[in-house]
Amino acid sequence: MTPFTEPTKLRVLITGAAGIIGMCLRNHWRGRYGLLRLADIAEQRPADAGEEVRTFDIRDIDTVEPCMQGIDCVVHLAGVPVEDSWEKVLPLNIEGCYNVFEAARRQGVRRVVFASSNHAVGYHRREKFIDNAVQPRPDSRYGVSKVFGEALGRMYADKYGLSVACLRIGTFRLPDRPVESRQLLTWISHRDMAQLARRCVEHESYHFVVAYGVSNNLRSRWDNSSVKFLGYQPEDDSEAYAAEILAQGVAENPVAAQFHGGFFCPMEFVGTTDRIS
Ligand code: 15L
Repeated sequence: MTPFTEPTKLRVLITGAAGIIGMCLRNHWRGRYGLLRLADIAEQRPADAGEEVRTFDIRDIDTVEPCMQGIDCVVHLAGVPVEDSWEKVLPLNIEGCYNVFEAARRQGVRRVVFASSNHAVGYHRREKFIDNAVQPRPDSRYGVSKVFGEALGRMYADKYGLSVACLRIGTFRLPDRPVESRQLLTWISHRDMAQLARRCVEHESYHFVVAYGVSNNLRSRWDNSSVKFLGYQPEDDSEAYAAEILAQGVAENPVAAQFHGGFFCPMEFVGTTDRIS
């Protein structure tokens, strides 16, 4: 069995490889792994050496399972990346996520790195630093789907022995820089994203881990101290853009500004912020 610490022998699958994070990982990981299999429903550029390009639909497990054959680790990015209707979130982020974990289990894949989101804990108050042990507090249907994915990952780790990492990704952007005040807290640069995912793919051994996907931002409110063992050492800090962004004087929505999830929190909001402790 190939140790995860030997990347040149590892066979890695990225789902959602045509998305902006998928393309970032593809670019950063060129030539790194024994095989990089790239799966998406959307068209992708042709495979380079060491790559395979596959078309699949996460809503259909019969198209997902063949992508898992011979794979050591799946990086699961596919799904809707923002708040959306239940009609999209359910098949793509909930049933699709199940299809990925279940197909991985059936094919003997040993590790899944799941792209969760900060929106799984978006209604935690921003004045509090949060770590990976806080209660789920989703701020959207999208956030609920990420809580589901984390719970599913925990179950596949505990019941079926998969090694599972869930990354609560902050703000990943193209172009690669923060552009508004909340992003000074939440930004993750492309090279930091690639490093964090790589650390999760190549770590020798873990059972289940939740980490925040964030750069080394001076203003970050997310505490990754309990996952130092992963070896993630972010290189970028949004502070380099702070003066320019703050000089624009754009005030955040008053509901958004109170919570980690920012602009997702006021969407459809008819609650009472005082009651969200
Ligand atoms: C996310 O999870 C989304 O995928 C992305 O579109 C941003 O909204 C990001 O979170 C964020 O919180 O800024």
